[in-house]
Amino acid sequence: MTLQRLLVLTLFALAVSACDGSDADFDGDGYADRVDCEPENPDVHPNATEVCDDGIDQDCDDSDNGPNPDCDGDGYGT
Ligand SMILES: [Ca+2]
Ligand SMILES: [Ca+2]
Ligand SMILES: [Ca+2]
Ligand SMILES: [Ca+2]
Repeated sequence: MTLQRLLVLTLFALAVSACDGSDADFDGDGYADRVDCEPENPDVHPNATEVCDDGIDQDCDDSDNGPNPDCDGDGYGT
């Protein structure tokens, strides 16, 4: 009984550690799926260049404007 339980716990620990620390990169953009806000799109990752006002958050910061809100470069932020 105790051995059986130990075996189950060991298998469980192995399964958990196999999932933990996984740095699989599905789209091959150099950013692991766990930090990549678009794991299936190689054009989108945390260090991508933001393209303003295209409706896509390229750099995973939840904003479509990038660090500079002045998308048209006229010197005025929006
Ligand atoms: Ca990726
Ligand atoms: Ca990606
Ligand atoms: Ca964008
Ligand atoms: Ca962004």
